[in-house]
Amino acid sequence: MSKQESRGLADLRAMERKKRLQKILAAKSRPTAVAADECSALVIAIGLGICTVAAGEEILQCRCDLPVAPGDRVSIRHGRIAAIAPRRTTLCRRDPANPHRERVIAANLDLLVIVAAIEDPPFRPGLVDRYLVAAARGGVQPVLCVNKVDLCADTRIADPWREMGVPVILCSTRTEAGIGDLRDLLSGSLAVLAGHSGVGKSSLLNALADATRASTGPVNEQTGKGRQTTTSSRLYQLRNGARLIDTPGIRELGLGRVTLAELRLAFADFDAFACKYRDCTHRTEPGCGLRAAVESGAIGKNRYNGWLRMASEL
Ligand SMILES: Nc1nc2c(ncn2[C@@H]2O[C@H](COP(=O)(O)OP(=O)(O)O)[C@@H](O)[C@H]2O)c(=O)[nH]1
Ligand SMILES: [Mg+2]
Ligand SMILES: [Zn+2]
Repeated sequence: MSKQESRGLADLRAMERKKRLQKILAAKSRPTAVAADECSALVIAIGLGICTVAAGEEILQCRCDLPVAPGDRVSIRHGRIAAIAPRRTTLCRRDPANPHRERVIAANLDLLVIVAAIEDPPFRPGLVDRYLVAAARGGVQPVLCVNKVDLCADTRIADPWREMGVPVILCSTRTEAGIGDLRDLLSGSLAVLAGHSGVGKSSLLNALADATRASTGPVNEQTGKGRQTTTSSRLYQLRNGARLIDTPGIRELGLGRVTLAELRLAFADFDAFACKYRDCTHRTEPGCGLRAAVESGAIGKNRYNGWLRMASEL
């Protein structure tokens, strides 16, 4: 065999090896398609290469190399997550380390509880709006939970969202105000507590768990007490049938590109004002009913500025 021929053969073999490898990698990254009823385990928490699942009354640690999230229904084979059931709904964010990648924070949610503090840390309307876009995208019903109302009696800041039909709960884990309403709202649902760090998500979870501690169960025990910083998301099962996912606080909710339709869902209180153009971005278009509403005071300046901030990402 000439030198040239043998090099050609080596190239061919290398190419075949590469193809084989690509095939294996493709098969690995593609979760097996399965029927939802095969996936009987519920993902509770995720660690590095392992995840905690509830299978009936048992809590198991499984090896896992699929992109699962708390709330996922999964099937287990030989101690490993074999498949993820199709997700009903999701809460997603852009990976801060890689803006091209989307991360699922939680799956199969009935409710997204956007937790904000009336004070300490300061109320951030922009973050609420971003969560509303994420809720619309993932098909999840949002709820706005304004905590620490013991610190400030004026709760008008929540008005725009109440007016647009988002359920608003004013609460305090100190005075227990609103905790009963929140518990009733969550009953029987899978919900996630999301919001800036320090707003009281874990305190709310504890307050809700206390109220349901009358009967005990394996998952309930993991709620724990004390104030520590939440470092990873975890699902807790409450006695009233609610399942709550506590998440670590985030500073920014990366959404990638936002569409006008998504933005309009997050600012549904603007729908009451007619503009000349149906796809008006309320920035510079003539005949903009929204800008007229801002001028007349029917829409608050802050609310409009919130729109402008997000519209800059269109
Ligand atoms: N004044 C007041 N402080 C609260 C309330 N809820 C929680 N906190 C305090 O806020 C801080 C952060 O609470 P934490 O539950 O860890 O917040 P998370 O980071 O959102 O989980 C803690 O010092 C809590 O004691 C409340 O309703 N009122
Ligand atoms: Mg926490
Ligand atoms: Zn307009």
